[in-house]
Formats: sequence, structure tokens, C-alpha cells
Amino acid sequence: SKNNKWKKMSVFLSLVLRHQPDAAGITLDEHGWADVEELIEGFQKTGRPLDLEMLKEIVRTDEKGRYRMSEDGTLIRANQGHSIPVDVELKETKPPKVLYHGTAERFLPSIMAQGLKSMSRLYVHLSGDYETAVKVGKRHGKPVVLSVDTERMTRDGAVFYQSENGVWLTRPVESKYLEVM
Ligand code: HQG
Repeated sequence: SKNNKWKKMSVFLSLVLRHQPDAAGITLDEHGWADVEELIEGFQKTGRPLDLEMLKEIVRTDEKGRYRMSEDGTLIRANQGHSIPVDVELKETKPPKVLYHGTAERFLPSIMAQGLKSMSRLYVHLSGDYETAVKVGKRHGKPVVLSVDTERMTRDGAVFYQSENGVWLTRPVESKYLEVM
């Protein structure tokens, strides 16, 4: 179906723009931007029939707003979620008193022992609301949500960023700031 084809294209786009630009034979600049023409050509070389209209439609309809195109339409990047070291010019933002982290139940012992680590990504990802955190957790298994005491973290010097698409990002979180909900 059209939807399935688009979903697969979007998953590959995430891989290329966040983790492995090489998979499409392209590079990203220091701010995470890919050249749109190069990217489309790179996709086509891997046998993926991407064109400009489809790319624009993926950006416009992505349910999480994962991607952003430059004003002039020549560049594209992912808003967050990178594992490769790019500077997407995140805005330092004062968080609400509490944020949430959705994870799988089986990770809890390790998280409560070591705190939240960014694992393969550049930042720990937090959600602004409980429901979103449940969805994030479900990607990994039986979901469980931790509340994160951002007020106390801020007092202790932690810094928070909010990506263009509303995801909260921070550095590793010690377990003393976490509570299982
Ligand atoms: C867990 C999706 C054991 C952590 C989402 C998570 C998000 C630990 C997993 C974005 C740990 C990493 C990111 C520790 C953390 N011991 N496990 N000490 N510390 N973990 O996918 O936050 O759809 O890298 O709890 O919506 O799940 O891709 O991070 O379960 O915004 O756009 O290690 O990805 O967005 O998993 O998700 P991930 P995440 P997209």
C-alpha cells in the first residue's frame, strides 16, 4: 500500500539523517543538514524511488514532525534523535517542573542503578506529557514511565533543550531525580 511504502521510506530517511548518512552515500554538514538533491539521488541509487514531491510530503505529514526543510527547500535535516555528532542548534529551554521518560519495564533495574543514559544517541530524550512517554516506552516492550524532577536538576545545574518538534533533550540523568510512576 502507499502508506507502507511511505513508512519504509521515512524509516530509511531517519536512518540516513540521524545515524548513517553513508547508507545513502551522502554526508551531513556540521548542523545536520543534507543536500536535498544529493539525498534524492542517493536514495535512487539504493533502489528507493524517492522524488522531491514525495520527500516534501513525508516532511509535511510526519506524525512526529521529525524532519525540517530549509526555507529555500535545498536542505533537509532531522530535528532530533541523532547518534552522529551534529549541532542542530538546539534552544536551551526552561522545562516544566516535571518531565517524563518512557521506557521498558525490563530496563528499570539498570536505569535505577546507573541513571538514564543517552545510549546510542547524543541526548537523553524526555517527553512533556505522560501519554507520549507511554508511546515511547512501548517501542521497547512493556511500557513504564519515570517522572524526572527537572526542577531539582535545574537547581543542580542541568540544562534542557527542546527540539523543533517538541522533544525534550538533556544529558544523562542520575537516578536520584527519577521516580517510577
Ligand atoms: C534505555 C523516538 C538500561 C532508555 C522517541 C530507552 C524518542 C537504559 C533505551 C526518541 C539506560 C534507548 C528516543 C540504562 C537509558 N540502562 N537502559 N542505564 N538508560 N536506557 O530509542 O528515549 O520515533 O535510544 O530508557 O519518540 O526510547 O525515533 O531512546 O528505552 O523521542 O522519532 O535505553 O526516539 O522518536 O532507546 O527514544 P532510544 P528513547 P523517533
